[in-house]
Amino acid sequence: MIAVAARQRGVAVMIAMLVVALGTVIAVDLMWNASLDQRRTASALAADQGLLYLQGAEAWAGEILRQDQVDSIDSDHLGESWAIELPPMPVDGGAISGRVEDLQGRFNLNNLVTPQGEEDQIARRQFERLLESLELDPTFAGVVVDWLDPDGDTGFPFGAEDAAYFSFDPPYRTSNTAITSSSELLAMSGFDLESYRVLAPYVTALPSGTSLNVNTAPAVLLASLSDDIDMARGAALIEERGGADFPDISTSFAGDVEPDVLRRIDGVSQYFLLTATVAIGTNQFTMYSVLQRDNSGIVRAIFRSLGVL
Ligand SMILES: [Ca+2]
Ligand SMILES: [Ca+2]
Repeated sequence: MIAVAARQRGVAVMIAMLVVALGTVIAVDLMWNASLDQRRTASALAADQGLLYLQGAEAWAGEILRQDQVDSIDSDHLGESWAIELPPMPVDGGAISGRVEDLQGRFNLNNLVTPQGEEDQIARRQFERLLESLELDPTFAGVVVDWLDPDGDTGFPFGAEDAAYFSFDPPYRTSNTAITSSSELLAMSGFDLESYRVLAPYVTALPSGTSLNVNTAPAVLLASLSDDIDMARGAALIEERGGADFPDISTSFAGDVEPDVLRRIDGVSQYFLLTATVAIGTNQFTMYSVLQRDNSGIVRAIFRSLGVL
């Protein structure tokens, strides 16, 4: 009898231990799920809050650009208020920072093809010079032209139409239309990430037909305008404009560039890039907005991207 009672007590203790262990497992699981839920909720709230701040930054940039139009309609240069970078400013729960860049101080890849769908030879030569200055392969210009132009005829000798992309894994086709982001270069034949990183700061994807703003363009873009402008002459031109603009663009450039090219440069801009970053707690969000300012000063976002441009 004594042995049976002891055995039963042993079983009861085992069951009690099992119940406690199960209870602990369930409790830990519940706590884990609850803390995950809490984290997810906090992240979702931070994302919502961050997006609102980023929208605020966009409205802020729009207002500065609108005011700039009122103050100086005939010139856009790097000494103006829109070009001043906004350092991280404290906001509720974090900080926000932002900067506005002139996209017309870059080479517009869509200019390589005219609105009629023909290769633009002046733009192509300009792009080739830019690639050369950056020590990239200038024959890549032909690949971009084929990517953009509406036809399927491979440019000779350096083009690439569908046939070049069918052999890729996975295979795809040329877009045969204007691009909306310069990152599309990465899909083009013979172009890699390393080359993209070198080229990206100097190119953009705007509607075809934009002029280059020589008041904001870096020396390498000025050098792309003519064989007569080397990097030294480009640097001298930047020195001439100083912290402001060229008082008379024709006077400064007429000796260096062809009349056809002179018609494509300007001192004002319509398209700008806002890069705004907000950090809320441990979450960080970056938004890129391409802003278009029309002749009446109205600014609207024509392209927005979160995280990557
Ligand atoms: Ca201005
Ligand atoms: Ca094509």
